[in-house]
Amino acid sequence: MSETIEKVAVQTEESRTQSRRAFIKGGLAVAGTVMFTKAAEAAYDPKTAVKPYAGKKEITEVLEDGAERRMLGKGVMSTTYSMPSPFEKEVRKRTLEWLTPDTLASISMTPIQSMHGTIVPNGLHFDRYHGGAPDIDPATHKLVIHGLVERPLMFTMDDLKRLPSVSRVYVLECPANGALEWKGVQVNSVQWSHGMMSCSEWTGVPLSVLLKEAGLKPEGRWLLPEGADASGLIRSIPMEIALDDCMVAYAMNGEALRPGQGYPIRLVVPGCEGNMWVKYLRRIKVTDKPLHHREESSKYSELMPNGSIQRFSWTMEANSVITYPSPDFKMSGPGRYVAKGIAWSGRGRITHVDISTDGGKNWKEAKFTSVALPKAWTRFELEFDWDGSEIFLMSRATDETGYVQPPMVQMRDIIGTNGVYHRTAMVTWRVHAWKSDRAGEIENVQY
Ligand SMILES: Nc1nc2c(c(=O)[nH]1)N[C@H]1C(S)=C(S)[C@@H](COP(=O)(O)O)O[C@H]1N2
Ligand SMILES: [Mo]
Repeated sequence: MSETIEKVAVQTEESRTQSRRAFIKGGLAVAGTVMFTKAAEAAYDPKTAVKPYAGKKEITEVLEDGAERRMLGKGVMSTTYSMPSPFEKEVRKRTLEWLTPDTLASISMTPIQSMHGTIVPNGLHFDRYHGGAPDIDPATHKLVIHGLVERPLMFTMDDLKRLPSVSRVYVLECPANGALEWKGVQVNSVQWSHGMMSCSEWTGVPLSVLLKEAGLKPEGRWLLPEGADASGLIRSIPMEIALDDCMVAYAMNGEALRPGQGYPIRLVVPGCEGNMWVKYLRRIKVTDKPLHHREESSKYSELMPNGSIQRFSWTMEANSVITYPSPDFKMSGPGRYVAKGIAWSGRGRITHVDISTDGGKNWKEAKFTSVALPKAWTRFELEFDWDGSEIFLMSRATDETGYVQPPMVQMRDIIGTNGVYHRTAMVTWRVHAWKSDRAGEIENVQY
């Protein structure tokens, strides 16, 4: 660390535009980046790395001016919202048609296999609707806070934007993420197995600010937030969670929420089940007890092996998945690869991720390639040499509470297969041997 600061300080003398102190202060932020770069450099070993073919003739040919170099491109399109390159059109949300009877109570999934870094662009954020997505006019939309409060309040969108705001990166995960695979493998893409989640930077008013404004009565122990859509999706949220890090968000990744994500406002309940993140938020009622289960518009309870029902399971457990190589890819021959993936936990920061290439017998610690923020995606990588034989890739996340992501067999032993939600166990990618009918194909298997 001190070396990094010194290096940054030297640059300061050169730039002579900032005071040394200011730069060192900034340098601490930069230090993380420098360290990540060094880790990537150290990991790169030219002796074992992929060697692309570089014949002299081919290089000369490639360097000849192509058609694009000899004509003018498209002009500035100053009045439109920019869209990705047409060559990226396969990077899109997808739905499983057989999953739900209609599109009103359905779900689309994020193409996790194509994501880089820790932020999902707004156009790729998964959608989960219980009664369709309404188009709400922000000019007339209001948020009411009432019930066990000293002063019932009504906010317009303008009112909310006059209040203090925070911007934080959080993963939003539907507890049904992975739900298809309690009994066995169902799908062969990480988009289907893990695409019911996205990670974004959310901006809005801390819920605690709004509740303080309204003045909580001591008996007020629960919040019942309700959406303005057909489903309403009223949930029961205990006060401890509400006052922790929740916010009423009006923006994601720098722009207004998308209609599918709750425009103009939604509740952000970091680390907790997606269904608590009530969209199109129109009111928050403070009460002394949760909703009666019969009043709930949709149940998010867990059927346990002994037939009992676990009513609430708010927090999302630590989880991880290798996104490359994963079933959407194919190995291109034996040699050096970098396994890349995402880890996250509803309970806080990810502290480490281990990777196995032999189905969980041996483990190696991966390195982080992004900052490990609490309740957000953390990126990890590990180099490995593939000798062309059949291997079984797995990742295992540990979070700051010491929770270790379990294997599927263990999770099934405890929770059984009656449930739908919180299937957060490890997944296994089988890489078929190079010398086999399915040379280098990658298959989702349960192990
Ligand atoms: N008003 C309202 N809020 C809602 C829902 C809904 O249907 N209506 N779906 C919930 C569920 S189950 C999830 S997983 C998340 C999904 O958020 P997204 O559609 O922005 O991905 O929103 C939650 N909030
Ligand atoms: Mo959900």
